[in-house]
Amino acid sequence: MKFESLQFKRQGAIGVLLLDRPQKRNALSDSMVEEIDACLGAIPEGVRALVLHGAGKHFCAGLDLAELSNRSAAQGMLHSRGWHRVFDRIQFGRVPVVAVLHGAVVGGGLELASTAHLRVAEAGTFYALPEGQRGIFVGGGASVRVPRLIGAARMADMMFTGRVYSAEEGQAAGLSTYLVPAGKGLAKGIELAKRIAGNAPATNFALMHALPRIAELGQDAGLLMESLMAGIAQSEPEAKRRMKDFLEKRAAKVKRRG
Ligand code: 1HE
Repeated sequence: MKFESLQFKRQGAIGVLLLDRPQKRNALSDSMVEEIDACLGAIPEGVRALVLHGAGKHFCAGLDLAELSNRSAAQGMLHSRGWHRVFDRIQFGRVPVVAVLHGAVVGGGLELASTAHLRVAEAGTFYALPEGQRGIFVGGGASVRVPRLIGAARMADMMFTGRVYSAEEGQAAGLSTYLVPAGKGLAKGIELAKRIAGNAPATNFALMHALPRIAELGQDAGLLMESLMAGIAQSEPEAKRRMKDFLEKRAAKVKRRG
C-alpha cells in the first residue's frame, strides 16, 4: 500500500500503520483522513491486529488548522461526520488497534487515539484539547469517546482551561493503560498486538463490537446481550480446543506477576 502521509507495513499477523507527516506534526489533513480510510479498507486478510503510531517528535497535532479556513456551518458538520465515519471504522473495524503515543496527542490526535482499543503512552507524552482555546469544539468523536475514558468533567476541564495532561496524569486518569519509557512504545505496542492477534477471533470480536455496546445498555438488555455473545463465543471450535488444552495441561496457567 502506497500513501503520501502514511506508511503501512506488515509483520506477520500484525499491521503497523505510521502517521507520516512529521513536518506538520502529523496534523490530520483531509487527504490524510482519506488515506487512513483507504488503508483500513485494504488491510490484508491475515492481519489480525494493528499498531498505530506517529513519525517524528509527536503522535499527532490534531486537525490540520490550515484547512479549517472558510467552512460554513453545513460544511463543518459534514466534515465532522466524515471524521466520524473513518474513526468509527477504526473502532468498529475488523482488527483491534493498539495506539502508541508519544509527544503531542492533541485535539483530533486525541480523538484518533481514543478510537484505538488499547493505548500505550511513552514518558513525555502530553494530552490536550486546544479546541477550547481555538474557539471551536471537538468534531472527531472526542465528546463521545474521551468521557468514556476519563469522564466528562475532566474533558470539560481540559477544554475550559486548556489544561495539559502529562503522560503520568493521562495514565492515572485512564487516557492510556500502559506507560513505558521514551522510545519503548512501539516495541510494547507490537508485543501487545501480537498477544491480541493470538486470541480467538470470536473473543476479539466480542471485545471490539459487543463490549462497548453492552457497556452503554441498561442491566437487563446488557446481561442478555452478554449471554448471547457468551453462547456464540464458547460454541466456536477454537474455544473448545483452548478449553481442552487447559484441561489436558497443554495451556499456560494464569501466573502471579513478579
Ligand atoms: C500544524 C499543526 C496543526 C503543527 N495544523 N499545522 N491542534 C492544535 O491546536 C495544536 C497545534 N500545534 C501545536 O500546538 C504544536 O505544533 C505542537 C505542540 C503539536 C508541536 O510543537 P512543535 O514545536 O514540535 O512544532 P511547531 O513548530 O509548532 O510546528 C511545526 C509545523 O507544523 C509548523 O508548520 P511550519 O510550516 O511553520 O513548519 C506548524 O504550523 C505545523 N503544525 N500543528 C496545521 N494542527 C475534527 S475537529 C478536531 C479539532 C482539532 O484537532 S483542533 C486542535 C488543533
